[in-house]
Amino acid sequence: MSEIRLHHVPETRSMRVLWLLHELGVPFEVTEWPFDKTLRSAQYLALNPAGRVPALELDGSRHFESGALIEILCERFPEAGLGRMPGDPERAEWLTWVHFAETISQHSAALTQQHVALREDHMRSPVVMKLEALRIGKCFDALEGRLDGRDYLLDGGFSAADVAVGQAVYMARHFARLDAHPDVAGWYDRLAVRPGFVASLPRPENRLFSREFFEPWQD
Ligand SMILES: N[C@@H](CCC(=O)N[C@@H](CS)C(=O)NCC(=O)O)C(=O)O
Repeated sequence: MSEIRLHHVPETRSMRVLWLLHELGVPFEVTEWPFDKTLRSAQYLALNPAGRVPALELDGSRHFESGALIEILCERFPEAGLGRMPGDPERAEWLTWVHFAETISQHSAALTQQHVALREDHMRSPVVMKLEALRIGKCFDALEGRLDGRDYLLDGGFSAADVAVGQAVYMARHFARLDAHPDVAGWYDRLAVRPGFVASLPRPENRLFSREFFEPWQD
């Protein structure tokens, strides 16, 4: 029996680890943190020295970085079949797509700062908003190519790579639409009905985003 505690802020990258834990079907606890300076407290910095979420306590050890946490958890629970272990023919592709999530999320993070975190309009940059939204579109192009003729990112079927990238797309959809990417939209719709995904969504009172969509350069 493992002891697992996820340190989580709703609608952030820690959601991808929360979703994965649900998919793994293992018992775990969640500590929810506010998305504020509390993440810079000594108590939280002991969990993640950069003051970011997620952080994970697993069997008495502390870990951080969502991509690493996905690898660690899939190796800890290989029987769930959500990872691709060393030696598996899909290992390299699995790692590639697990970590591609971060290529998307860096843009969502910049846009969250622009649209949500910065309180005063004069602090925001329409140029940054536009460029970052366009760069999400380029990531969607890459996914559209990968998902052409595939139901999931790997030929072997649903995996933690879909969880990582699916969560990144959940965030990115607040800033760039999927209309021009039908294969990504279809894949996302398949993911969004999974009970593990639904269980990782924020409660209405815990939402980080006040809107479903933020127009790139009209704020
Ligand atoms: N590469 C890291 C990024 C972690 C990260 O920056 N998380 C954001 C939330 S999505 C955060 O904690 N931001 C708080 C802050 O910057 O103060 C990971 O994937 O775990």
